[in-house]
Amino acid sequence: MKESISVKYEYAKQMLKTELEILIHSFEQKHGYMPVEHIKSRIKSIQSIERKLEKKGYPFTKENIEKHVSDIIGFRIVVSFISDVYDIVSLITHSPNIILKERKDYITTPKESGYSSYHLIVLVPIYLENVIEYVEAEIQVRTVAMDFWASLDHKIRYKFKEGIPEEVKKEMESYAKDIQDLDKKMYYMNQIMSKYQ
Ligand code: 0O2
Repeated sequence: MKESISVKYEYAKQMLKTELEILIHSFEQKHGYMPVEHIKSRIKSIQSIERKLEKKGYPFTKENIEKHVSDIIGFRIVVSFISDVYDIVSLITHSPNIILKERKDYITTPKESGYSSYHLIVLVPIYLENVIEYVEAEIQVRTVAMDFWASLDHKIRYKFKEGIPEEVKKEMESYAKDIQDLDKKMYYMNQIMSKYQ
């Protein structure tokens, strides 16, 4: 099953990567400003797909993968300022080559953990033997500060698989607030800077 899954997703990931690069490049040309710090992409491992299906209570079958795992293809776009998140989201959602399926704004409404990021679930059309197939992908867009928090949180989740101690949870919640404040300050500074250009 691994082979048949990966070819389709590798192809769609490549298509999406190219489309995102073109969109971001044309944004830079138009505005004379590059909002993106870096982009990462990955194909979810078979073990992670299996774990996700198990967590959701579904058996590991091809049908369940297609139906219940929307982030086999994952992109993370890390930007400088909070305003850049919304510019990038608008750029992607207006592309005629990417179909928006769902959006989750965890910036306006962060998750209980404090996690903050903008998620888009999109469909990427791929052409296989004269047939168009739509492959799902998740695009996470966040600031450098949000990314810093999320990467520490990820390490914590890995270390405390059996449950995160209350003390750690509380600290992380308060750091998430610090991150929000920092992003606001950075945005303010960016606005001050733009007065001098
Ligand atoms: P990984 O290893 O990063 O890929 P879903 O589980 O995706 O079907 P759900 O729960 O609605 O449905 O998805 P959500 O929460 O919108 O997005 C899931 C992804 O967001 C996660 O993927 C993480 O990448 C990220 N995420 C969500 N909540 C948190 C959090 O509290 N901390 C951190 N660090 N990341 C978070 P995976 O597959 O869980 O993990």
